[in-house]
Amino acid sequence: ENNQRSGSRGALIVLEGLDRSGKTSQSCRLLSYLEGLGHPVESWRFPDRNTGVGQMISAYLANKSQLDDHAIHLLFSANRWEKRSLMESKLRSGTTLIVDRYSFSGVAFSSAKGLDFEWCKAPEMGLLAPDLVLYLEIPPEKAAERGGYGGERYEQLELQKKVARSYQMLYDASWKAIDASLPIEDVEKQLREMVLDCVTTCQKGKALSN
Ligand code: T5A
Ligand code: NA
Repeated sequence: ENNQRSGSRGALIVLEGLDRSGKTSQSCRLLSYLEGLGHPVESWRFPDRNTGVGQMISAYLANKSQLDDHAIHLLFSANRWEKRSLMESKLRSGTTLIVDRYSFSGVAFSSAKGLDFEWCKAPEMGLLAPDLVLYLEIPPEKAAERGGYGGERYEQLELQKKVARSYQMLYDASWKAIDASLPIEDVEKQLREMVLDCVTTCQKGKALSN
């Protein structure tokens, strides 16, 4: 297989942003786009609510259980750790992963609630580093106007404003910000180019790192 040749691997592409910034919509569109081009690709999301840990997280987000802020932070992180080895083997076998939220959500949301920033980052160390982080940038007020907002624990305007500030502190060279208040097709068009570029670079043998 073309994608199995040595040095060729899939790309780890992460979508981040406030609640209702459009991550899930774009992740579906990118999946179809890459599939259409014949690239092996899967779409993942965190929290992954299907595991035991994920069910605890889901109950917490739905306000059906209460947990200490530190405890839920560690559960979100554990939910990524339990998927780490599968993630690595998929990438090494040539499959690109489009991931809806990752470590950055963990740090941005928990630190917005008041936990220490460095403490929040610690349990994420050693997880695979994304090749590309696509930040869907939207004013919190605008996101709040979108469908379904307000159902889960963190969907409150004041908290989302703090989350936006925390995200700003996480930016690095692997990030690209996109104006997510544009129409859905316009956002998709911009993302397509960035994603294709990244997939190509990884195929050429860019190393996978922690
Ligand atoms: N969390 C998560 C942590 O605290 N720590 C962690 O470690 C992790 C991983 C659940 C919560 O958990 C927190 C963050 C979250 O608060 P989730 O299940 O991913 O995380 O929930 P959300 O990210 O909030 O997912 P949403 O479904 O709410 O938002 P999306 O995926 O960003 O948005 P999407 O695509 O579903 O779109 C929302 C609506 O807007 C419309 C869509 O049609 C939809 O109705 N829309 C647009 N409208 C106009 N223009 C556009 N460009 C649009 N794009 C989408
Ligand atoms: Na949500």
